[in-house]
Amino acid sequence: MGIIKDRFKAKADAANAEIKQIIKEHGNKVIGEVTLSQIYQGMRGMTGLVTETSLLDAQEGIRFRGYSIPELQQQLPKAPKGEQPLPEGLFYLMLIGELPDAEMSNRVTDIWQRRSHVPNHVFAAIDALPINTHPMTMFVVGVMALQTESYFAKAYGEGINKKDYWEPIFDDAMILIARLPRIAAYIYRRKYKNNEHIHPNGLLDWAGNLAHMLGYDDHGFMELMRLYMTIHADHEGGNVSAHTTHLVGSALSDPYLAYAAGMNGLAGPLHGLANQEVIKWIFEMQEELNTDAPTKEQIAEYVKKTLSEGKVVPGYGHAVLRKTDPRFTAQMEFGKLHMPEDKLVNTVWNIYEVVPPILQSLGKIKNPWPNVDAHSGALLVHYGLKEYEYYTVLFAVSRALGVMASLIWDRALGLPLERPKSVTTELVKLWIEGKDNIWGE
Ligand code: HAX
Repeated sequence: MGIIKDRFKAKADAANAEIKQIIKEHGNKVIGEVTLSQIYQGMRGMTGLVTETSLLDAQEGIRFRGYSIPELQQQLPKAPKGEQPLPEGLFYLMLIGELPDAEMSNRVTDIWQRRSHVPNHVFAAIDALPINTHPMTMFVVGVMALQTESYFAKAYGEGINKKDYWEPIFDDAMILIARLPRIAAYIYRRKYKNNEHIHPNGLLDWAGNLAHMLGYDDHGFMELMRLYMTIHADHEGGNVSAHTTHLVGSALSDPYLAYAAGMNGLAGPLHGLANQEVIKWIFEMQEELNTDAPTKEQIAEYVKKTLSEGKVVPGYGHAVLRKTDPRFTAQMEFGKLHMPEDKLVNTVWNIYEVVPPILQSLGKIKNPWPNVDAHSGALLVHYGLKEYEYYTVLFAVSRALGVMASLIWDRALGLPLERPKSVTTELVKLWIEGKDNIWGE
């Protein structure tokens, strides 16, 4: 993996020296306080992790190594005749911390192309599952079957020196990312396209090849996949999929084990599965109202009904964001350019006008604005990919870029086993009475 590995090593050595110095000089600096409500309420707003690849601002949204999504759309290398960024370039940026030129981005494409062969036993493991298995379950089983290939697990077994951990982690991460499009496409074609598979095209970029193997060679769909794979890649470190990957990796579980764990978290409806839930919810609304173009009044009534049944409105709200997600906006702009008349896409835009004031009026929702999942499905349906149970697999393929770049950094920085302290309500009651420290663990 040559020059990219060398560049990473140089960056990691410099970062290690810098962080050592920061901890030495400022290790006792207090950066926040923890309230009782925070430990009962999902640790919201509690800073407890270092993740180098991206940073989320509640108002502005995500920045990858300092770059916003519109900046990435301008500055990252593109495919020939393409306008959207290549996810290869984003991966390089997250890993090395600098924007790549076209040559570096092509090198990433080349590495992933050359490492993309998936061993047969992975397909056999997926084939052993009943056809009605959820695609995310198939996906994680496929990833787990790939684990037999882990260089890190082998090197650890052979007694690798801890200062060298990062290197087989780097190799595993690159190989895993390289193989995911094939696994993802295999699941789609097996479940929805009569088990008829499409060979990879060795001349295409990573996301273009995924589009091709799924069976969508349309230029617009390939561009959508490049944008999709870029914007879903990372959302700093505390979200369920990134945090889980980091946590499991901290036990020195190899990248396959750590990523599979993270993707089991992505498969939850409050996280990545929300992308399937959004389209399912819209399709159910269309069916109930017997129209494929519901009015804003009809949508408002349907939203109120959903809330009255004690359900969430999928695609709205966020644990950190307090404004419209720029990932939603990027997809909306893609829709305006490529499919301004599409009825489903227009319904998504009408929902965007209707839902926030209703959620706001409830008085308890901290963020009434749409997140990334509110838009993605409608764009996929436009190109014919209507099988919404599959959508989270696409999210998972993209998320590999962020969580694997971070996992390489975790090991290069020698981050230790993650092990926060937990307490019982009994102890909390003693704290309240001022009688803490009963065990002093
Ligand atoms: N519809 C209805 N109620 C909602 C809601 C929504 N979209 N968003 C939040 N609420 C409710 C919460 O359920 C909570 O209710 P209770 O007090 O009765 O428990 C209350 O409003 C306060 O919640 P919050 O503090 O504003 O939000 P959280 O940080 O607890 O939750 C969630 C953030 C994303 C989980 C939440 O907004 C939600 O469930 N949204 C719908 C599902 C969704 O779109 N998930 C994807 C999120 C983005 C992502 O990870 N993508 O992968």
